[in-house]
Amino acid sequence: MVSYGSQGVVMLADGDRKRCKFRRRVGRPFCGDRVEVAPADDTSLVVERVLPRKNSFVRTDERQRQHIIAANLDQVLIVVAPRPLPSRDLMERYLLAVHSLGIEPVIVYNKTDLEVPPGETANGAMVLAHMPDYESLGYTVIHTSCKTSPGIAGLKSVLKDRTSILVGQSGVGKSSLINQLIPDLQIQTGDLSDATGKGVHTTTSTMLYQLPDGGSLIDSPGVWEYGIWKLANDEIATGFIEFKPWLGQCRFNDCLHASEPGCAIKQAVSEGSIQDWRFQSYLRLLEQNG
Ligand SMILES: Nc1nc2c(ncn2[C@@H]2O[C@H](COP(=O)(O)OP(=O)(O)OP(=O)(O)O)[C@@H](O)[C@H]2O)c(=O)[nH]1
Ligand SMILES: [Mg+2]
Ligand SMILES: [Zn+2]
Repeated sequence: MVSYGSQGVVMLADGDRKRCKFRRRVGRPFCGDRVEVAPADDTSLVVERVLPRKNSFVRTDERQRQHIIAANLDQVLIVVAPRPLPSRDLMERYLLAVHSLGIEPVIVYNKTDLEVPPGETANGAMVLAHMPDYESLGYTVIHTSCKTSPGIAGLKSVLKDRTSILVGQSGVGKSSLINQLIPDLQIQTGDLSDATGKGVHTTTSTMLYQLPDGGSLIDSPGVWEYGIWKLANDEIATGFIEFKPWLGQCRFNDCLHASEPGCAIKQAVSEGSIQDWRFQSYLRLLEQNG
């Protein structure tokens, strides 16, 4: 199911894609939704029912309204690249959002063919030329390039037989990766603008593609920011994969690892088992959660 406002495209059991309309009474389906359809007229169908969702990946806007990006996901692939410069803040919000759905984040580091001058930064510490080593923290990181080696071979096994979505900043190469994975497809991709180094926002709707080796992959429009919904404060620590061994070890059950005495997380930070920049990110997200 792919939707554009009041209508969309449904993929039928035989793989055929058909236009379909939505009914207000039924509610709007989103990409990845499973739906029941009936004929509306000679050329189009109408959605009669949206089946219950296993999960949905959402973002919130400035007014704290939630918007579903896609539904029924097995994993979220967060794509970063040396260009546009990665944002640590964006990455951490994404990681927290994915963890809180109880599904796996996979980090895809694309455009590994590009040379990056060492020590380059922009907009202060939050934007980094070199991604922190998320692999050593315990995350799955896959290195790809759509131009030369190592290519996209590493992606194929994680995508097989699963429903995945590519998310990330505009211009990191999400649509290009899908073009590499599905040879007959030619999704339009956009050059980075010279002025900002950001992508010219090319992908405007969220779209699901069938992969030739099995599984489906959703392309989504790039973002500059990602707003996370309000979480319970004790959920924030679950967004940090390497905190796990220490959770539940603090003196107080309801420890938020901020100023409480006997905190196992802070102990781990002082011993160097948890990196300080990750702990600072945690405190920032906790504070932003209000
Ligand atoms: N050097 C290099 N360039 C790449 C690579 N992958 C993509 N690009 C280029 O990066 C630009 C943006 O690629 P897109 O695939 O449109 O990026 P996107 O993430 O889909 O962007 P939005 O749709 O705006 O979110 C294009 O000019 C691509 O040719 C890569 O691995 N290496
Ligand atoms: Mg795109
Ligand atoms: Zn604690």
